[in-house]
Amino acid sequence: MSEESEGELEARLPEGESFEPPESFVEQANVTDESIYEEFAENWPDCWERAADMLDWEEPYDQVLDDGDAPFYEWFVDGKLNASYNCLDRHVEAGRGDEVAIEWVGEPTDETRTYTYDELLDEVQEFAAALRDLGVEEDDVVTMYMPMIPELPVAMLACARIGAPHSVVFAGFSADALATRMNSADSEYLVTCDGYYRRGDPLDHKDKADEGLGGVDHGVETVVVDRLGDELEHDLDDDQHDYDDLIGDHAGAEVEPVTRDAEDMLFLMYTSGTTGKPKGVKHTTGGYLSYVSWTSHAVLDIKPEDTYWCSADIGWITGHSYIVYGPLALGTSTVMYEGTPDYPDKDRLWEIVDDYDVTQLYTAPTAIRAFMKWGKEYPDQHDLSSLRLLGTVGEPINPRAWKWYYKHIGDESCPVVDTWWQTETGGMMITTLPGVGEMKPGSAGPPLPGISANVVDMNGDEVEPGEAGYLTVDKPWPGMLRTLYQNDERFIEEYWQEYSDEDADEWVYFPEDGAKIDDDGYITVLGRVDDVINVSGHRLGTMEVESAIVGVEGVAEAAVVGGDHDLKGEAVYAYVITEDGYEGDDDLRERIIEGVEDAIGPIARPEEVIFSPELPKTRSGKIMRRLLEDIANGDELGNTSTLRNPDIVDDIAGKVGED
Ligand code: 6R9
Repeated sequence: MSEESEGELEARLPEGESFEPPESFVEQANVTDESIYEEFAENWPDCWERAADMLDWEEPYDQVLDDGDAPFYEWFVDGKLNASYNCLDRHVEAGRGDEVAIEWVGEPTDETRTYTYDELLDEVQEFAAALRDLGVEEDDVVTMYMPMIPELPVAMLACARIGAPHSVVFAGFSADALATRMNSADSEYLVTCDGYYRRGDPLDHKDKADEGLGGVDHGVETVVVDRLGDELEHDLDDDQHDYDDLIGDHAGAEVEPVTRDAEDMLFLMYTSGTTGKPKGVKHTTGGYLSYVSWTSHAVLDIKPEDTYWCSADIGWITGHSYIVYGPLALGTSTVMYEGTPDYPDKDRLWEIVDDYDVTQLYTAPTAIRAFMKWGKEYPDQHDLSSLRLLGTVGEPINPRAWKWYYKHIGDESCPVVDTWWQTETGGMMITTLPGVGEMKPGSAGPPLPGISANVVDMNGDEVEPGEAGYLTVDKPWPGMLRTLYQNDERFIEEYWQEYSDEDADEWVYFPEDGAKIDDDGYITVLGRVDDVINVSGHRLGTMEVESAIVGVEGVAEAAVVGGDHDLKGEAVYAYVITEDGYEGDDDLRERIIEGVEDAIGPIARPEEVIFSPELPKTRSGKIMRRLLEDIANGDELGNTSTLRNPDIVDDIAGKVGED
């Protein structure tokens, strides 16, 4: 746990206000009965049958929850199913094959593609057959390093079909990040592409993938999707295969979905933690798919006839759960957009909502803050009346941004669900049920039915309403991570050690977020309390950024913290000590920024690099990151009396904002 005091968490609290769910929404909502909270509490854990019932099982499970080896919980024990069958075949078998599964909107305004469930199933089978031909067997990890193109969900579902877990690496991550993840997962297969568009220009992606492959310590078979056609030509090596050729070779292939155990791994997703090494979060077939289906139904109010849009990237967990698996399991039409919200103009999202009659929009507070800044004239140019529900995820939303979204996008007739969850939780955990609970801007809401979340102090005792504390979850749930890939020990250390009583076999999950709770049980999540920075809703480990910086020639030591940022929520501030013989000049600053972009990706680019002769350290030699945060934010400095070198603080503070 970090040194942040509860008083400092307090400073992040928003003001109170509430809104009733709009009548027109309630009339048609999937879940409207308030008694669901009680029903789930009384029947826990059997209440989760309701989530499992949303799927088609090849063989029924014998037991809802096995907690015999906690915290290695097992859900829907001995049940058998296939995720690709549940997302595709069953809708086709129900006669819905000609309905739209994916509406893909390219960045170029004239480029769109529509996949019906029939078409998606065909291509998934063809690619599944191709993967098998390349040697992919059940339980082999297949890595995907792809932007927002339809071949990404095709590849994910093809893997699910043949029981090969996927590991999707965000396309904006660097070559190094790709290599680290492929090595960590012993992944011998990669699906990538030649490039994609960014603000009108073709962007090379394959060069970066090739560079990453250079760092992989074993042989890899690679599939390359030709996204850019003649715009970008690439040569393929012997172990690199063209996607279209493979699909052509396997035209009309039929591949039976492999029978998977409920607890078999569906995918791995790497995420940042306190140490420098990303964590491979393991999600399973039965529990995860049940959980994302249930939350898509209960919170996003998804119905088969909807055109639902989550504007996240599939390279993050939000895209996995709420662009691909949840929406497709429910048989709806899911929109996928390749580009950015401001290209060719700042009304692009609203144009898409208008053109496709989008019914739900799920986006991030960072995007909403940008829309606010651009002004309401952009949404005002379009008819947004098709919208029925709005959602946010990824970081706390400030009440002002919430209200702007509610008013200018939702016309005060759409509920806003502020959904708190994590890569590790698989799906949403804390949010209002849109047809049931009143909304309080700035507060995510109560824990969902069946979820037992609390706000506690450092000793694990519940805090009084209104007081800041730490968020904990003291009952398991089906969508939870099962472990960190090949690292059970770190799984326990990272999530369970802090608040569990191992001797009493009482297990408490600690998400490493600060929070407070009000008299109605509504939880306001205040942000991370570990060394993780949340930049535009994306998690970055300070240690990962620090190790990238100390890898740069001329850097002796570095400390990285998150400072407040109007649009991004938080931004990266890097404090750097130079090596003897090196100047803290523009050249070194450039090389540091480049070093971070090469090691992680542009999202980790430091907002400021501050050169300093020393870093503030405690007598035991620990860097006081909290002080560096105060400095970055221009806040009054906390207690410096425990420092070994208190004088250095004013010195550093004078340098912030210099460059
Ligand atoms: C889904 C996702 C998880 C971290 C989480 C928390 C922050 C997410 C939030 C929120 C306040 C919300 N977070 N949703 N904070 N209110 N509605 O974002 O997963 O990338 O793993 O990040 O994001 O700090 O711990 P992930």
